[in-house]
Amino acid sequence: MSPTPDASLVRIGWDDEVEQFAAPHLAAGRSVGRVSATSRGFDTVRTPDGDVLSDRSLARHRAAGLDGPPVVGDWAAVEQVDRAAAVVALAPRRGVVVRRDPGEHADAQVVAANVDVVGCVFGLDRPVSLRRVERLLVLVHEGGASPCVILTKADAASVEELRAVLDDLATLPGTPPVVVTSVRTGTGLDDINRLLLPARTLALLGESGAGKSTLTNALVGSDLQHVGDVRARDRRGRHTTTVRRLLPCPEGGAVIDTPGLRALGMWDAVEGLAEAFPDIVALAPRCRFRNCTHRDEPGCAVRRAVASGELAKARHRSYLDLRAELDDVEDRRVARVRRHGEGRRPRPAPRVTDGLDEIDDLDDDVD
Ligand SMILES: Nc1nc2c(ncn2[C@@H]2O[C@H](COP(=O)(O)OP(=O)(O)OP(=O)(O)O)[C@@H](O)[C@H]2O)c(=O)[nH]1
Ligand SMILES: [Mg+2]
Repeated sequence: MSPTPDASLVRIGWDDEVEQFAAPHLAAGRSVGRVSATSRGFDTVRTPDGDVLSDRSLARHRAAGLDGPPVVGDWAAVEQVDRAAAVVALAPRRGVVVRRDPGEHADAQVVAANVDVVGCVFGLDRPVSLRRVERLLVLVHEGGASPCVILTKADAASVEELRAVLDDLATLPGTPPVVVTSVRTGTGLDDINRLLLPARTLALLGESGAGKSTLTNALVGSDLQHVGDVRARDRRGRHTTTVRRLLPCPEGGAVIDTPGLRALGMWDAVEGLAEAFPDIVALAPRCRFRNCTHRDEPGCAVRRAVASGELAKARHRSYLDLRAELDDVEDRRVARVRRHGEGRRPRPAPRVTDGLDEIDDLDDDVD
C-alpha cells in the first residue's frame, strides 16, 4: 500500500498520475516534490520535508531520458548525491508552455510544466493588442492548457475603455474566458480563485508591468513577489520579476508568476495555430487548392472572405504572419537537424534555459 500523500502537495496538484510516477522513487528512498523555482545552477523542489535545493550540474536528466532540466511546475524525484541533492527523474508533463528561445532561434524553451490554465495578462492602463492576444492563444493551445484572458487594473480604465476592449476580444472566434480584475477594488479575484480549485495550476504570462506579480500576491495572500511601477510615458514595466516561481494558494491550487515577456516567439505551434484560428480553418476547404497558403493563390476562400468583409483583414494578416514565423522555425529546425546529420525526426530535444535568459531585448518583435 502506498503511503498517504502529503496534503500540501495534494493541494497543488498531486494526483493519481503523480502518485504512479512517485511510487518507485519513494520506495527507493528518494523524495518527490514539485519544482517551485529555477535559477542558474539550482532548482528548488517543494517536498513534504520542505524545500530542497537541487544542484543542476548533478541532475541526471539526460541519463533518465528527459528532454532537458526541470522547469517550474515539474514533478520531480530528488536523490541525495553525497552532500547535495539532484533531480533524477521528472514525471511526464501535462499542459506546458513552450516558446521559441529568445536567444537561440532554432530552439524551444519550456516556460512551465503541468499547467492547467494559462492566464494571458493585459493591463487596462495601456492599449490591449488583439494581435498579442492571438499570439498568446496559439501558444497556449499548442501546449495543451486552457487559455484565459486576464485584464488587470480595471480601476485604471473608464467603462467605455473597458467595453471597447471586451468588444474587441468578442470578435475572436471561440472567445476564451475573460476575467476583469483590479487588486485595488478586489474585482475578479474570486473568479480567478475559482479557476484554481480544487488543485489546479495557473501560469501568468504577459508583458512587463501588466500586473502579474501584484495579482500573484493577491492570490497567495502575501507580498511574496516584488512589484515594480511602470514608466509614466508609455506604461511599460521595468522587468521586475526575473525568475519563474510557483506559489501555493491558501484555498488550494498554485499560481506561477513569470518574468515579463519581451519576446514571444512561436515554436512548432501548427496545431495551436489551427485552434486559435478556427474561422480560417473552416474556410480552407473551400479554397481551390488543398494546400492553399491563403497568401496569393487564385480561388482562395480566405481572401474572398476578407474581400467580402466576412473576415477581418487584420486577422488574416495576423494569421499569415504567425504562419510565416512557424515556417521559419521549421526551416531552421530542419537545417539544424541536417547540420547534425540526423534524419528529420526525431526532432532535437528542446533546450531549456533558466528564467534569467528571458532578459534580452526583443521588446517589439511581437506586434
Ligand atoms: N491601479 C492598479 N495598478 C495595478 C494593479 N495591479 C498592478 N498594478 C500596478 O502595476 C505595476 C506593475 O505591477 P507588477 O505586478 O510588478 O507587474 P508584472 O507584470 O509583475 O511586471 P514584471 O515583473 O516586470 O513582468 C505596479 O505599479 C502595480 O502597483 C491594479 O489592479 N490596479
Ligand atoms: Mg512581476
